[in-house]
Amino acid sequence: MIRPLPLAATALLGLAAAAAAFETPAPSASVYDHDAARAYEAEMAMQIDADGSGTIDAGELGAFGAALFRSMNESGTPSRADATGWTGGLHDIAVFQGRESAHSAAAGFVFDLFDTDGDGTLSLGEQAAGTVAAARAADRDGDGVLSRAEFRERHVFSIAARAAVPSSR
Ligand SMILES: [Ca+2]
Ligand SMILES: [Ca+2]
Repeated sequence: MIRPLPLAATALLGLAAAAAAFETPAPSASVYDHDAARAYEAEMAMQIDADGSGTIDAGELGAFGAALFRSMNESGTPSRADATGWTGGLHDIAVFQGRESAHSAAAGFVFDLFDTDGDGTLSLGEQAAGTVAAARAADRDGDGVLSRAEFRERHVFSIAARAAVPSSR
């Protein structure tokens, strides 16, 4: 089971960290390679773990997801076109590697997973439900939180990032 939302203060910290993660500059062109993608993935896990506890809870995931979807559309409820046209995350590295279509497809895959009613828009309710479902799917040991390793290896955000820019590991 994923814990219910933690204290509001924790959620706010998560939000700040999530915003920071999306403001993290993409690696410079000289390091636009697989290692840069891997580093970005690790950085993402570290940023989401806002309180540095080594685990990622539901509040941190929810805050990160909300920031991610807001980065697709300021309304916070992006359309599928907003997702497939998203220029955040590993977009610049994907473009550098000639993998822009893979980046677009990966974002579309995440969108479709969350858009459970298939109407082409991610409602806040779908985001909340999808956040819980994605966390449960990634929680290998079932302790209710994600270790950074569980997030990197099993969470759909990380899987999508790897699909967009395969890691060399
Ligand atoms: Ca929907
Ligand atoms: Ca776990």
